[in-house]
Amino acid sequence: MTRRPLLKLLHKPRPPLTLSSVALGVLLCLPAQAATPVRSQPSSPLIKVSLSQPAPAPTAPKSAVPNPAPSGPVTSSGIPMLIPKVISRFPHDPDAFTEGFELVGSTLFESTGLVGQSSIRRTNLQSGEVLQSRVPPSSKVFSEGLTVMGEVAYQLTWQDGLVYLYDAQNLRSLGQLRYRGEGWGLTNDGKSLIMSDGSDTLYWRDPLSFAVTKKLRVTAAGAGIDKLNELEYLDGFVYANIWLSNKIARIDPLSGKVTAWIDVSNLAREAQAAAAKSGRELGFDDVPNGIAHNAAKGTLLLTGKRWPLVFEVKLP
Ligand SMILES: [Ca+2]
Repeated sequence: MTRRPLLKLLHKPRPPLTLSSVALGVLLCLPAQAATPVRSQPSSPLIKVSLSQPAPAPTAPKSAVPNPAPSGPVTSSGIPMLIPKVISRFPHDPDAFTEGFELVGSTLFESTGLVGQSSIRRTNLQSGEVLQSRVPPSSKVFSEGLTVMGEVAYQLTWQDGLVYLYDAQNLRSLGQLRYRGEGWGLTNDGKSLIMSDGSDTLYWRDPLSFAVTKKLRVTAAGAGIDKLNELEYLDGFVYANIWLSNKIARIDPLSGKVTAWIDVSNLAREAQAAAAKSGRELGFDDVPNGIAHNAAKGTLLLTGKRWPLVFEVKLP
């Protein structure tokens, strides 16, 4: 089989992504490992320790508020600081080390990380009930960001260089594609996948080949913003959790500039209190990580790693 059918698919106006088109893309790309090399951010020793082994005695304060964001309507750099208003709270699996979070219709798709605990799951938003959960094809991988595009759910892995593809309806495996570098967050704008790798760069990728089609450095007041983690695309902006902080960046996908910060310190404190009330304590890496757009209501669903709650919020 030649690559001509794939090229044809890539160079004509693309119909909605279907299982058959993706299956073709996977089939054609697997032997070639077609994804373009990407810049890899040096791994943080902290994440290496905390994610690949049972948690050691923490070297950072055991707080879900490790790096409180400044409060107030505008930061010193002139970028607005938005405080979300909580309108609903829903239960969330306190064992879920959330790495990917997206709402499709009324179903929450979630990807959980850690080696041996990784999964892709469909859950009921209202009850928090896990409707279906599937472990990765390899038990050795660490799952990361997730997004659903058309009929296909994509799930990154942290340092395994694999993105898994699933039928979004039933989580049936559709195969895998390869990439170089780390995988952190994933979302899509309806045409391209958008990925973070822990650096200050976002990568647009082709949904059929996973090849990089665009790179964009994210900056605030001229300075690069790294540790971009879980992502969500909505209303023409990319929203990104910043790892080990209580800040979400709202990013202009044309300029890469942060146009607003969202301070979720209050949510982190409430999640920590709720966890403590149930006899659990959030660790230093149980940070905000999970942004899902509820388009029907014009709200955001926010959660964090091992948080017992999902917050539905409105932005001012
Ligand atoms: Ca998301």
